[in-house]
Amino acid sequence: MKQPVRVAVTGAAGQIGYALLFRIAAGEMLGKDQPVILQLLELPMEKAQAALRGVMMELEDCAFPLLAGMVGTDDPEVAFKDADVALLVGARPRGPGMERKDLLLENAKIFTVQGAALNKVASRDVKVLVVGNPANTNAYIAMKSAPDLKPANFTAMLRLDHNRALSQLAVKAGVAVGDIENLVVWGNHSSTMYPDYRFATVGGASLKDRIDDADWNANSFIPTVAKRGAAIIEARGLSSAASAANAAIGHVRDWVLGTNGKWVTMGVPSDGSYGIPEGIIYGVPVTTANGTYTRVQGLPIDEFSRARMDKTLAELEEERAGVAHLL
Ligand code: NAX
Repeated sequence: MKQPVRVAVTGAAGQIGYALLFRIAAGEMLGKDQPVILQLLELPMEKAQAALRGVMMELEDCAFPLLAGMVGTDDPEVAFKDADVALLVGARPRGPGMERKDLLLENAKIFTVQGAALNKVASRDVKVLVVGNPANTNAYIAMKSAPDLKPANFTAMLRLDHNRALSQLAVKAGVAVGDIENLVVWGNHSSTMYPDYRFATVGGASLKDRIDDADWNANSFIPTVAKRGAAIIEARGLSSAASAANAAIGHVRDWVLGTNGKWVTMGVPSDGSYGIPEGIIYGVPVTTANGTYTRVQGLPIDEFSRARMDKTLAELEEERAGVAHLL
């Protein structure tokens, strides 16, 4: 039997946590032969801790053979101790009358503390995925708060946008979702992100040739992907949870186990390519192997794409400026 991998999950008693933990414990994230120890963080309030105890009781009741241990805590330094993977899901939701600026600052407080805790106690190779919104900027804050860890350890989740875009394309082109490759979602996990199928292929042939429809791209595809989260809230009365958990599992699985040359979208600290200033956490196409990701470089950026990529960058730069005084 392999040595257990320590997986920390914050916001573990929330909706996404509930859709995530059972799948991790079943081996869907790290492999069916990989034991895991779940290290679960929730707010100190009794309601949150009681909910966490309930989730842990249910995890126990599943008797998952791969679940080698569990810790429930309100202390980030306990949750992140020796963590190999950290899924930062818990975040402060936008309250009534709360400005975007206030939301950023409230989350900055959480992610500076969690970044510092990761810096202090996590494995030096910890793979951090930030799901809690604003995900890219929260990942940036955590990264900046963890100077002893490599910036490449910090990523933000664009995978849900990527998967949403894949499904829209599959329907439009009348092809199987699993046959589409080389899709990209550039930028921020927000309504400014830019799903770009110019390089996408189906069975090796260009998807763009099949869907050569600039009007559909600009006025249907991009807005549908951008507003999908809002559409789900309107329909369900709650935000995306199972699809978000699924995306988180896909992101980490691919990061750890590799994509065999397939492109996936990850929010990663920029290396300066594609005109994205260094350090900004921006969605880009990557391939992964041996636990590391490599950017797909050298893609041509046309005028339409440049404008979209700059717009989502401007939003990220504004978010970064809003928290700069804290870092
Ligand atoms: P919930 O409100 O159901 O759960 C969040 C949980 O986090 C709560 O149980 C809360 O007590 C806990 N929490 C809050 N602050 C914490 C802290 N400092 N430490 C530990 N736990 C903390 O939200 P849920 O639907 O699970 O969504 C979680 C986050 O994911 C939200 O920020 C949401 O906006 C974000 N999302 C991000 C997505 C993405 O693609 N990146 C998509 C889905 C989702 O909207």
